[in-house]
Amino acid sequence: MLNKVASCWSNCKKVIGIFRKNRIGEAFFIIISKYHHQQARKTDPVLLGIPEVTPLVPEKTEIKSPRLNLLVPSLEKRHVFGGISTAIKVFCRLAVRYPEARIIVTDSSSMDIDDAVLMLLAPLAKRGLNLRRSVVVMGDRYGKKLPVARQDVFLATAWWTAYILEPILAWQRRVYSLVPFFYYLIQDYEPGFYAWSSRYAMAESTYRSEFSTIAIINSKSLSDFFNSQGYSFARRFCFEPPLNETLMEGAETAARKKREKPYKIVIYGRPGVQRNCFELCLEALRVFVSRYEALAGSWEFFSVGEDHHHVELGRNKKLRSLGKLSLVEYRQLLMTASVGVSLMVSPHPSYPPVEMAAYGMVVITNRFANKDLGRQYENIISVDKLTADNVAEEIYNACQRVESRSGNPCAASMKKNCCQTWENVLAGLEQLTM
Ligand code: TRH
Repeated sequence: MLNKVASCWSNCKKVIGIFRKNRIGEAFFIIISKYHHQQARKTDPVLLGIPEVTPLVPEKTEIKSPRLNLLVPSLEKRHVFGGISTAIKVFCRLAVRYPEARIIVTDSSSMDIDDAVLMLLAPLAKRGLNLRRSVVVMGDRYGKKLPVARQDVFLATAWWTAYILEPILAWQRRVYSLVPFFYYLIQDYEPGFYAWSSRYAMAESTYRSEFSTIAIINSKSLSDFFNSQGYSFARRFCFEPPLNETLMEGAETAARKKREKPYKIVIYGRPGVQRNCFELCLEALRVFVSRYEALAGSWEFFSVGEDHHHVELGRNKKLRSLGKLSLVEYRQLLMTASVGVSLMVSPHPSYPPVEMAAYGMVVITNRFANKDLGRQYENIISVDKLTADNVAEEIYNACQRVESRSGNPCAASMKKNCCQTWENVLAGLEQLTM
């Protein structure tokens, strides 16, 4: 029966349009839509495929001077977190030695560029009219070609940007008779974003390119992890990421500012980003609230990073979702919060635990392989065995620390590399070439 309905799908659309105006019609519509979608997934080559590796088709072009090309999935506000903003910084720094610079947006088809990105691109603008800049949006690339010259050098970021670059480099080698190399900004061990699968294998292959790779690795712990896994690159540059400029501005004040009751717990809550363990955070908060009801009574719970429904934690406590905040709003929140929970199943430390620690909060994160932020920051607790129970216990300990200091923050937080400037951290990058 359902099969028949699905096959008549397009003819039924008008009828369904009438049905949708009442609740029964709406329910019917949803059921049929879901079924239709499931069927389509089984057979549709597009849905079965891996759209982010759709090839970029190069075409010959002549430009007179060398051009640096950044390959980045998106520049849209909702996508710009730590990873993309770091990519822009690295790009601007590397671009110092190139008279031309181009950004190739590989996934998004929108030209809606985040204001923060435009600010990050300011160093390129300052260099004036001599530097020619352009942005090409290739998200919807059907029928489009990417002009590629002999003088084009590429900086890949997310794994699939490196993956789609490889055939372009092979084309450049053939058409221009040269030996290409590429820069690869590695900000995580990206196969780990997936189960053992096609994407896992394809992501992993990009660390073993047939072309010389200049790896620019975000953080020492990630670089050490790559070593431990036996990867080697033609050249390697590793940097320890400091706070971004907006957060740096408030850090010193925040690390001295007494917090008022009700004290706040902030979780880095991104249900859509599995490595941030949203479910585990919720479990831990529920355990904490039920086990330490009296203490939890004087605390408030906030989730930031991605919009989701508010979540009941039990005992009349609620986790309020604030969504993705602007950096200024995020800074305001951290200034008034005392405890942070920011988990990341990956060898990269991620930015939020360090940001929260720099703001004088007691932070709970996790260890992973060689990563252990607890060894570097007195106010970061790095849970070894990541269970809801262990995280709940550490939340309890953290809350007690805050209460025993009557809301005063941790003084020991403003040390280490997070206080460097990006300028210093990336110094020398422009000398890096083959
Ligand atoms: O881009 P990210 O999601 O993370 C990526 C990858 O996770 C990768 O594994 C990591 O190695 C790499 O970046 C550096 O960003 P991340 O590390 O989670 O940092 C989030 C940044 O976003 C942080 O600097 C603060 C900012 N932020 C906001 O602007 N608004 C918000 O509401 C929140 C919570 C954070």
